[in-house]
Amino acid sequence: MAILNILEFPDSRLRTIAKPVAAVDEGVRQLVDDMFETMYEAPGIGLAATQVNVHKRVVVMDLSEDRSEPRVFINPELEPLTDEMDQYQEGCLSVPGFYENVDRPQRVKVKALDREGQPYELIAEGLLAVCIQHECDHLNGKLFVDYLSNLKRDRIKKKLEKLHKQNA
Ligand code: QAP
Ligand code: CO
Repeated sequence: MAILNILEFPDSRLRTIAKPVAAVDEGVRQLVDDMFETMYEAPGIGLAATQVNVHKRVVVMDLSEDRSEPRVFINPELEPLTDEMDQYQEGCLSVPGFYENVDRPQRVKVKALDREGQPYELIAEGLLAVCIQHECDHLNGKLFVDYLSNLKRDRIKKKLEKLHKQNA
């Protein structure tokens, strides 16, 4: 197991479109396990492979208080089930320290493969629906700050760039 480096906005590598996983093999399972270790250590509730600079369609998530509900989504596909939108104050390990309201469809159908490569489907609502949509956006090179005004996004970008310079 290993803790992976998390890319931070505005790193252009976060804009990469991830490629589908052709076969869920030992290498993919190793990536999944390293992503869980990285997410739990951060700590966070969701992590997409894009954020650790691996451009494969892999997402890990655990919405429980006690890290008892690890979820794996390989090659996830989303289908909104309603036009109704819900607002949630989102954050992101790639945009540390910033939280803003984002509107997303309230219910989505998710199709994915699990850690064994078995296909499954679920209907997501609430925080699960928010999180899977946020993480699938990462696989398509999109960040929650893209839903904000240019002014808000630019302010966040400048603040993070300043921090990155200080840390360099
Ligand atoms: C995505 O986000 C998400 O700013 C997962 O300083 C967030 O795990 C989905 C984190 C909200 C749905 C709702 C953020 C940790 C973790 C920070 C995360 C920070 C430290 C974010
Ligand atoms: Co994120």
